[in-house]
Amino acid sequence: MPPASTTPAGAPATGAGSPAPVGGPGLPQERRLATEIPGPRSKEKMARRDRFVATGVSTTLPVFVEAAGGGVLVDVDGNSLIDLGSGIAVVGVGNAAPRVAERVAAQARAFTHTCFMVTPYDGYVDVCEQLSALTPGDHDKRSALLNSGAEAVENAVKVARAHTGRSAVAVVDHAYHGRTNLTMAMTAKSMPYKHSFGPFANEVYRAPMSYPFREPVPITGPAAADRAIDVLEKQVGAANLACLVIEPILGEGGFVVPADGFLPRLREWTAAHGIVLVADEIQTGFCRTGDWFACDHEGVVPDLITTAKGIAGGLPLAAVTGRAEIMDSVHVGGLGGTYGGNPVACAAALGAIETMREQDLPARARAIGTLVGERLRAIADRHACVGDVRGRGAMMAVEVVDEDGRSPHPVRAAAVSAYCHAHGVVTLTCGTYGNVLRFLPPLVISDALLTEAFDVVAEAFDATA
Ligand code: PLZ
Repeated sequence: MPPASTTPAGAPATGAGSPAPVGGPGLPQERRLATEIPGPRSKEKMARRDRFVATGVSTTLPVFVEAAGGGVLVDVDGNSLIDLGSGIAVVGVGNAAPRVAERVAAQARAFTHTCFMVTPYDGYVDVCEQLSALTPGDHDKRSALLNSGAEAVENAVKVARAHTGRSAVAVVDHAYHGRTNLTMAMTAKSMPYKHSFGPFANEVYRAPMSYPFREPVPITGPAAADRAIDVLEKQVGAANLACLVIEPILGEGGFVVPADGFLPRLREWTAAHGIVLVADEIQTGFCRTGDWFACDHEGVVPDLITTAKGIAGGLPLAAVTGRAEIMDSVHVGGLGGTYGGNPVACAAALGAIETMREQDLPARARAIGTLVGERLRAIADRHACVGDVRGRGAMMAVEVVDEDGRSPHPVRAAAVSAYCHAHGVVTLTCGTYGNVLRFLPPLVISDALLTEAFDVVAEAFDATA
């Protein structure tokens, strides 16, 4: 008779006996290829994944990670990959960042959950206090904590509707706001985010974005804003709009940086009509673009701001922060959720924010932007398929195009990305046309690793020419 076991048949013999892997900045900061990518152990694990994980959940790079830190991810085959993705702009402070890991461990030993709506605790209030101090504007603010970016966006809309008594929500072309029903409606791109999942929430209206590279004729930021305003005034009516929700730099939509003056003009117009301006800084926030928030760049002060991703060094946490009189127009009990502002996630956020301050990560993001921008422009000089180099700080991208200098070329972008993966550099793509290569390194990555990573990116363009 086989020995009694709680391990189901076929489960791999990991765990017991083998020492727990240690990540964080102490990991050797190197690119090291021990096997082909993905290696044999990752391939085995992918086969197991396919037996148990839903097909709808995709994988960009099928290597199973064992430890990560600084600028590297180490996989189960002993490969060390340079991370230019940060888990989609999350681990700006680095993976397993010491202050995050220490605070998480201490909090997990103290208590893991009470539900803030049942019995409160300091960590939640501390995070809200930090959000008041760090987000744009020095007015009186309040925050509500949630679990995911999409949930933060949903709550911002709830607050804006409660405050204004209006129902319409304005968003822009190429926007990405999440995968829940309301945020799918707000997201522009059908495949893969919305396809086959309708019907979607109503009262969501889309205005044209400022997308300098794709304007048929050059247009200034304020003029592009007036174009958007005209659509909203004629097709919805300012008096019906509860809010305008916009990413100050588009994330999933292609790292589109609107022309100067676009956001300030929208700020003016929304203020004049009592429309709540919601900045979705879920991807751009927390030092990524070289300021604490991307709105800071042009001094735009939104009424509400949604944050997530970078806020907590990898733990799930999100927030809506905004003017006290707007936030507090919601009735008691109207906002919440079982896990929103979980104490372990709040501890992680406090550790992450401490790291950002101590290491001046906004300045580091600006330095990364200078280095990466130079490397990308050098590639663009040699390869006509790079139609545009854009971004800000540690949120940079290239748009890959055809010989005509304009038509999107997603196949080439995918080939460049695949080359990088095979050579130990984690890269991501994005964009409505799938033709944008985006670079989101952890802000704590060294210049040496960044330089090596962009040597590989440059080779990838040569090799796929
Ligand atoms: N708003 C601006 O970037 C998340 C999505 C990845 P959640 N972006 C990554 C994917 O394919 O699901 C995002 C964002 C902006 C909202 C969200 C949604 O944040 O935490 O994924 O819900």
